Amino acid sequence: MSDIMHKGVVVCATGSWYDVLAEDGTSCKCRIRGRMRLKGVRSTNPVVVGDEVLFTAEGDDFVIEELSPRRNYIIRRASNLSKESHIIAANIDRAMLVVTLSSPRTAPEFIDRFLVTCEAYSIPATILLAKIDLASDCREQVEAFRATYESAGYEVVEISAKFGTGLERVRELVAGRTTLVAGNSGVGKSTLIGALEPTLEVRTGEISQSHHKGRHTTTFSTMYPLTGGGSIIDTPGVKGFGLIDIEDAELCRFFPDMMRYAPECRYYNCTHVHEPGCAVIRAVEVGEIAYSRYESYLKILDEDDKYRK
Ligand SMILES: Nc1nc2c(ncn2[C@@H]2O[C@H](COP(=O)(O)OP(=O)(O)O)[C@@H](O)[C@H]2O)c(=O)[nH]1
Ligand SMILES: [Mg+2]
Ligand SMILES: [Zn+2]
Repeated sequence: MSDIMHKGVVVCATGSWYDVLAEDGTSCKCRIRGRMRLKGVRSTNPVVVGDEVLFTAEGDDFVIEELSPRRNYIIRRASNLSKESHIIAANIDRAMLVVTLSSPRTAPEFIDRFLVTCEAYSIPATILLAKIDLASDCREQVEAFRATYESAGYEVVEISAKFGTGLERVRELVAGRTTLVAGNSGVGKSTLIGALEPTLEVRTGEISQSHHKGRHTTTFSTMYPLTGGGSIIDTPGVKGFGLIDIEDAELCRFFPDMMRYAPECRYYNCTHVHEPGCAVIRAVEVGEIAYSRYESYLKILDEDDKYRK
């Protein structure tokens, strides 16, 4: 028995044990053997949600023996200037970024860093503008937000998990695929997943009335199977996303709105910061590229320099 290799997908990874959904639909609690290290990735967690693994039975336990190469992965921003990164999830077909304009407000730089990561791996990204039931007095702000991201090429879906607004479109997007749901803490990620799949027990930030123990929050990424096929990954709220190594001159390739103008820059290796004849800067000046997007671009350039020094 111990020699038989089973195939499965990691649906929850705590660091000490791993829930693996086997091909036959059974769920197995696995350990990893010693120190599993991935070539070329210095991460604090060797096995993550979404990983495809081979595992064996060992007595009453299961042990992960092999990890398939990852198609892609999303990393959390390092908390210090070290190169160690923490991978949130791997092998994603689509990403949905949950954003709120208030309570809490999602920072544009946070959104744009996430979108750059998705572009770098060609992961289709959709923005869910959440808690729209609270935004009836700020239509102008909502429209400005939509304009910025739709003109950059992203679909923006206004949703309210509380009232069911926009959930039909979200269901279409997640059907039959592996979808990562990301966003700041408190934007409503877990509530959304609970609204899509009412049979799931998804932990949300609602303060428990009966226990008054404070907030139940998601601490680990968890993959949930969807009734109609596909799966959805709930993630703990993160402060920011890390970027894979991107050269300064390459960064703008991951800003589709800037990329439309970059070929018209005077210099082929223009970084769109100070160069004369820069078509991107001109487009920002006349309002064809949202200033907030350009500002994020400059911040990412600036910050990644710090990591390199
Ligand atoms: N008004 C309103 N509140 C919501 C909505 N979705 C979530 N919330 C509230 O926002 C808080 C955080 O939700 P939660 O799903 O835990 O956020 P997460 O940290 O992103 O998983 C909870 O108090 C939810 O009840 C919504 O559509 N409308
Ligand atoms: Mg949550
Ligand atoms: Zn330029």
